[in-house]
Amino acid sequence: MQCAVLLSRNIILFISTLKVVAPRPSSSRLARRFGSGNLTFSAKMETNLEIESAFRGLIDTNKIVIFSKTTCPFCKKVKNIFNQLQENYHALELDNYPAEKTSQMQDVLKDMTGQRTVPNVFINKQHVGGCTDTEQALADGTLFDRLEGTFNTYDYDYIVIGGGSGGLASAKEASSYGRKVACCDLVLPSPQGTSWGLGGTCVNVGCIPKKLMHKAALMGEDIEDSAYFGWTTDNKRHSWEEMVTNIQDYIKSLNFKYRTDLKKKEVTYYNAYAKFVDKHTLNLYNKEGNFMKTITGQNFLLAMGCRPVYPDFPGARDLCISSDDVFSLKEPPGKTLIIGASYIALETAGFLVGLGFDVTVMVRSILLRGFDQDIANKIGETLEAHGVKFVPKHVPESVTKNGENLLVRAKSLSDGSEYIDTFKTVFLAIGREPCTTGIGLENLNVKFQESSTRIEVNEFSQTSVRNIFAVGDVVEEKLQLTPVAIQAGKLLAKRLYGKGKALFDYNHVPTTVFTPLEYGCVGYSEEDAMKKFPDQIEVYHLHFQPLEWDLNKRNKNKSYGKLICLKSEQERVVGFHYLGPNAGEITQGFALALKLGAKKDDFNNLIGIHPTCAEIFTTMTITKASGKPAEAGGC
Ligand code: NA7
Repeated sequence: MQCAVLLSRNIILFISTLKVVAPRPSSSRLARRFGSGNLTFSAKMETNLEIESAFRGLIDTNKIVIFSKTTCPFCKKVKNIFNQLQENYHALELDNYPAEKTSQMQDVLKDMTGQRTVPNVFINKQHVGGCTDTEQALADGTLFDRLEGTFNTYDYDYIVIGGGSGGLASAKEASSYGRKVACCDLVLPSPQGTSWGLGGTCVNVGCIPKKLMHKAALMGEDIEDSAYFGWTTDNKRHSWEEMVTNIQDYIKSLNFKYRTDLKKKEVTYYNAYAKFVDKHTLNLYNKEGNFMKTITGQNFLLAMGCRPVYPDFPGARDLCISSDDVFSLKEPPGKTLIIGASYIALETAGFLVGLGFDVTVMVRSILLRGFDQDIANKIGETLEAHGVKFVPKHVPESVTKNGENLLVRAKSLSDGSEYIDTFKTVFLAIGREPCTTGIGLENLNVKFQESSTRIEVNEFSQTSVRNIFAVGDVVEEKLQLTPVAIQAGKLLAKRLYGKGKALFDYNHVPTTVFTPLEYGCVGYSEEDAMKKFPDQIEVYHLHFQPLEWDLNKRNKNKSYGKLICLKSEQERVVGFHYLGPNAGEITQGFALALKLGAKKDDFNNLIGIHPTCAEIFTTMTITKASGKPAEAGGC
């Protein structure tokens, strides 16, 4: 019978459960070493010294020696590990000898290794330990180094490159298992010279400032709406400078917290740029590019994240800004052109227009590629209703200085005509690229995903180099999300050092786009579900008006919910889409329902909380196929 055993060595070993890979110690050999043919000790072999010398002989002449007992389940476990690795071992079964000799041999082992119990494992003349130690060495990879005879002690057990969400989470987790951990992080300034502290994209130039600016924009709406609720608010004015100062102060407090967290968790922090010298050695450089020091490590985690892509049209790098810069702009951006139409572009358009700026979005093809297109178009309509102007099917050709402003020339992809306008700010959001070049990976044979600079990893987050792992945006193409990186980083550290076995579950990762009308989703988009399950999809949907927007008719009837159900599985819900207020909070809860395999009936049987937006998912009866208008009734 064949069975496949997947080991963290990045190979699948097919082993036969019937085949005995390991040689049994030959009794004549034992007799030679330990006494007569009936395995009793001769008087000559009775001193501890003689036994130790015989043991040393075994250890010196066999790559793997297991001092074992035939009845010990942990010894069996250890042998099984080597069987699966197809490594021959020499097992000395201590209980094949009279009890007092067994005990004496264990005393000798205790003197030699500090460990009296079996299994007692030696590889390449070095003591490994018992079953737990051998399993741990298998998990953290040192077993392979021992087998290859390259085992060494390094400055650190685990070195994380990149102090973003994934890297920090993994470093702290590894350290919590008593491992010696270091984290290297150095932010290279953007072309506009913006730089930041520890914490990575999410904290400094991503989720955190984005959500706060989104909130600032929503507050503007609330102030407008407040009149309908009896408030008088005179002099509605917004100070960009005040908002940026407060947000940046908050971010600095987070940077400080991350540094003190690392200290508390005893992770050594190097504010340094790391470059591999070999697969166990890094050279560290300071921000001026000067060599600082060399450090060595057993395992490495690549968690360097991504940075914005700069196209090569004239003016792109020197005159345009990106998400690296917008959250710390000292001056208000003024009239802004946003190039790109994915979520960074639309979220930025959303909060800038909400803060009162004149915003134009230049779109090459479609909005929110990869997201449900029905919803993407609804987001476009709502942004337009908020005042965002769209320039569809255009690509930029140049940005030049025009006095205090920037002159943008672009080309229509429909008829080739030229578009010209002036802006105070041009914001690029045309994608992000992994920071995987310039750190010496090319010399180590770390494999990249096909025609990309993203790192290829297996399901254990392991790269093509056994002791080098990668998580987060350097790996993910579609799921560049902080919680994904955190979870992957933590699970990896748990597998390496904490006896964890769990792998990252890519199913049902929820996300939210914080355009003024927020969009939360989990599972399949309608078009992907149709492709994956042809003729098996039923779509339930509903437009609705949140109560809090009813008095002033804000975003009139633009809120929307959609459940994508699989007919062949009793309408299991495989896609959840929500467009409306508090999308993140609502989607988070329903994501659990999808993860647990909820069916449409489960949603129907759930009692709604009234009056809320989320309750629409408990009362959806209109299918898209019916063609009936999907409007919510009253209570
Ligand atoms: P995305 O999601 O990679 O989207 C890039 C957007 O920019 C998309 O709308 C593209 O249009 C557009 N694009 C790409 N190249 C160009 C050029 N040369 N000119 C004009 N427009 C262009 O990037 P984001 O910046 O939003 O980053 C979000 C990332 O974070 C993303 O990778 C997520 O996974 C996480 P297209 O649809 O390709 O025609």
